[in-house]
Amino acid sequence: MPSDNHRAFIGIGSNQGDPVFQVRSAIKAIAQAADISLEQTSSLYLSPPMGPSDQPNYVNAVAMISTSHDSFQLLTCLQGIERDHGRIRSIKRWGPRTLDLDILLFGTESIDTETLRIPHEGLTERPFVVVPLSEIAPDLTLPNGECVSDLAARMQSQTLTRLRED
Ligand code: ROI
Repeated sequence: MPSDNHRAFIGIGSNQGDPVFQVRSAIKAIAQAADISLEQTSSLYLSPPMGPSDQPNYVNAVAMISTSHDSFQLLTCLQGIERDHGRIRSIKRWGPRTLDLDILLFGTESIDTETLRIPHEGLTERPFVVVPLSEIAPDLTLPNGECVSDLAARMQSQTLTRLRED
């Protein structure tokens, strides 16, 4: 691995079609993408929708990767994977989605543009992000200085159901 690689965390979510299949397939696509090395993936979690409640539950997971891409190249790559999984960007905010791939953290970078915001907004408020993140990187220090496992322990993780692997 070249030394200029960046460590990044990707949030994965789906609540349309067959969400477990979508999330597993997205993990495979990330693992096979050029210039990305998949380091770790969390369990899959079933979580109630945040936002409008008239939509199915989500399946969520988090992946840790290392990549020689910069953050915008990584975004383009992830958007390609979303498209390959039938994602059509809806104008409806917080509506259902076949596959959502979010860059949660990219090294220690802070980016605030129209197309990309890192750390991902809401990162520290979303149990479906914090709990899987804490599963694969418990010692990670979040941008607010808090250890992710401390935050996960404080969150209402009882709303998340960890899915058994089979
Ligand atoms: N709710 C859950 N539980 N999981 C998600 O991945 C998710 N993604 C979203 C919104 C619509 C905010 N709600 C979510 O984009």
